[in-house]
Amino acid sequence: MIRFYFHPTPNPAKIALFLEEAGLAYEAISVDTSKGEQHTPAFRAINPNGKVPAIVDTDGPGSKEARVFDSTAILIYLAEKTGQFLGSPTDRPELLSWLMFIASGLGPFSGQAVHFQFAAPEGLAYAVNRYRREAERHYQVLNDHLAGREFIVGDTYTIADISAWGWLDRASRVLKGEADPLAAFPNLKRWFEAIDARPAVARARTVGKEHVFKKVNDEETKRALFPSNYPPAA
Ligand SMILES: N[C@@H](CCC(=O)N[C@@H](CS)C(=O)NCC(=O)O)C(=O)O
Repeated sequence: MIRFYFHPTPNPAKIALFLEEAGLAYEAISVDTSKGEQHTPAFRAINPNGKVPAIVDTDGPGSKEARVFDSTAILIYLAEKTGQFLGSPTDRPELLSWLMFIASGLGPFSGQAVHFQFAAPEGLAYAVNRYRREAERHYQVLNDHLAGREFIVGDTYTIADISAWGWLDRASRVLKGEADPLAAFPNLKRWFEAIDARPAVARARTVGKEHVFKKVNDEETKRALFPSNYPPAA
């Protein structure tokens, strides 16, 4: 059994998609990051970085319980555990390269673009421009790579596609105000629409829907999500 700690945001969405694709038994456990539940000692014991997603595999290596945190680590761990969505061994250099491109580039720049357009105070035009342009540059790299290709790595659907889907699904927030945010990236748009049409995506979107997460962006939310914006507590 996998315990899957989540919030309805892009990085946990990747894991929801993997779990649904692989048909693994799992229990979804909500972590309301707007209420600060990611900072509790119990959750920090699972992810010392205080972010979702994280998993606990009750049947980890050596039949012992194992924690895994950070979406890319979880995708690699679960793909190796199940032998699914890893692609062919000859494509492993490509798989690792694209996974890290998504983990260290596409994801963080998209996240900062969203932050500076939706969460930051007014007057940060430099940051908005910087992060939108960097997100677009990563879109362009993927768009060029996907010319004539169905999947990001090799000829099959892999965890690289699952990982990239999580953030591309938020393109309308990353490129705020664009009616068709992927229109300038036709290969990426075609790829996204094909992945997004998979039945497992529809199931992944329903994970945890019964849970009501906090939506109000008040002082508690800001301190929970961006604690390093505040001086350390005395
Ligand atoms: N590198 C991490 C990033 C995780 C991350 O930023 N998670 C966000 C949700 S998408 C989160 O937990 N935000 C709440 C917080 O930062 O306190 C990963 O890929 O899992």
